[in-house]
Amino acid sequence: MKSFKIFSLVLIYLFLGSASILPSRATTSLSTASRLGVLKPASLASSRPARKTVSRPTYRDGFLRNRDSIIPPQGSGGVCGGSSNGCWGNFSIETDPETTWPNTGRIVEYNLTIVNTTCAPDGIPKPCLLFNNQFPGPIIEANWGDWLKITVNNQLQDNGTVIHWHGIRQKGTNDQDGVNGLTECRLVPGHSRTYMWQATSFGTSWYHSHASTQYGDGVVGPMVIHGPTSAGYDIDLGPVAISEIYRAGGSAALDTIITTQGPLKDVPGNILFNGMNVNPNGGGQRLQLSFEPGKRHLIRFINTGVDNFYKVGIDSHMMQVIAIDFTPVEPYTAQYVSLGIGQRMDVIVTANNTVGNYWLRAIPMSCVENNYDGKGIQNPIISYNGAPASLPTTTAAPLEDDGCLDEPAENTIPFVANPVDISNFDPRHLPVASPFQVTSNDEGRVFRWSIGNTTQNVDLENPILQRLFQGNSTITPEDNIIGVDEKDTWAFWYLQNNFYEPHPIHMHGNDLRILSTGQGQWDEDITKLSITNPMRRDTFMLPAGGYAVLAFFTDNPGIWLMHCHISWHISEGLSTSLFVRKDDIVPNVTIAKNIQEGCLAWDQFLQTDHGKTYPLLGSGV
Ligand SMILES: [Cu+2]
Repeated sequence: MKSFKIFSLVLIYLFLGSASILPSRATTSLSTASRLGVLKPASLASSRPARKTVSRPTYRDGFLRNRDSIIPPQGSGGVCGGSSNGCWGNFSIETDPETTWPNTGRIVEYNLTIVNTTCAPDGIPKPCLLFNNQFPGPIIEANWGDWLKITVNNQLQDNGTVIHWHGIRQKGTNDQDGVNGLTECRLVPGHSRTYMWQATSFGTSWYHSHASTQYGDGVVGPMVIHGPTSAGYDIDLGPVAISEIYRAGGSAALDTIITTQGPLKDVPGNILFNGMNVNPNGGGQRLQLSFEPGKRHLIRFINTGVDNFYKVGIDSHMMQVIAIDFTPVEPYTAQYVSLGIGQRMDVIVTANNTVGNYWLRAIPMSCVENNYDGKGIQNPIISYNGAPASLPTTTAAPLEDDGCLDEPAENTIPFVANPVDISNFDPRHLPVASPFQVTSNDEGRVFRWSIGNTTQNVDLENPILQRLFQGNSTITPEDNIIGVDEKDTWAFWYLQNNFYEPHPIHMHGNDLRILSTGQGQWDEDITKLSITNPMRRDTFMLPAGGYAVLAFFTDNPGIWLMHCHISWHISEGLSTSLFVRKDDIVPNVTIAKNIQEGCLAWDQFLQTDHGKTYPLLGSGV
């Protein structure tokens, strides 16, 4: 049977590879050849008609013939931020990046090689899987409107991989989203793949393996897309990626324990900041950031972890929040900011205190198991230039444990207002169940989660995009698909969490609007929905035993994963796939040739002794 399958895949590939029968493409999308080769120089700003519910300026006249015109001069954050549009040509913080972005004509290239190695992030060695032997991986950095061309070389000894670019909308490039089982097959050991996509949003994010729990062993890196900001700053200190370290056996082994024995087996060995920290027994190194007295410092916090939720703050300093995920917000001040897995917080901190040293803290909230409370000295140091080389003696500001909630809605106001039209409000109910035990053929008795009453278990050999492009309409219950067919309209649903733990829910390809969220059951009172300018972001906290009413605009055809970002939960099935405008995908999205080649290679890999040695456990994503 297997050899027959390979044979038919080869035929299908040859069939699809014939140019004459390739699906026609809209003129606005890049052809596969140009995506993987040379891009045309600067062209018209991308634009879509204004939504009927909101009048907005159009930016059709936003020519950027000279690509350099939006590259900010070195250290010019303060000039580019605030109300100044100087660095961004006809684009600014007033521009809505969901509809309008520059086409710089610039391609920024990166080469990432994933290796098995040993690392000692806090002085204690452990097995790691790393990008370019760095932890975290290199910063991927580009300007708003640039194209990224990133080649991934899989030098892992035993494991396939797939790399996802968190928060990137992938408009017209759904096949570059990096989700095995949905958009592509895993990349076989020894093989390479080039991803190419445009940075239509700007701000801070990260990239990571989406192959099971692999990123928990180090396959993560920060990403900065430079763009305008809602307040000025002087010095960009770059990303601070916060993650946990699990020592015994790595993430896959821990996942197996949790899957078979249940939750609450996941107490981390330490918390890391940009892949480093001291450990309680001595050894390791602290992250240190320098403050220039009197200057405004931009810090980009990212939770790149697998399980924990933090309140992040700096002793004796207030922070000005300017962006949440990829959404610029009206600046507001806070002592601590909430940071669930996958979430980002861009903050500006003015060095206006006494020259000295201060602790930067990430304090885990009670929704997670943690021996580390963040209140001691196992933390990074903020050191003013001119301060003595000594440990801070500062203490943590008081903090209330809110059980892992997002920032208060009244604080988080998107800078560009984006009303939601609820005239067709008919939300789909998606219950998120408590974990339950089932007996599986290959794993025995295991814990599973469900969303929309179904546990997702992706088909690694037949990703949904490939099926679509092959004209294969087979969808199984385990694909856990939600179809959304109507074009350029609002889609609504509400999640009801029936468990006592919150979930950080991440949506691919779209920013979710949070129309309402809270404890208990949603009261179904639509007059209380936030619709004039609701918070929008790609990752939000679904409260423990609570609900969230959500919307997104159907302007991005594709197969988009929505999932809990706690590694064990998604591995145990807490995910669903939104099939947005299925019939518009083939005309509007190219499928890169290398993805089809990738599925052939993956299928062949599974036939080898090597491939058979590592059976898939869990959902695959
Ligand atoms: Cu979860």
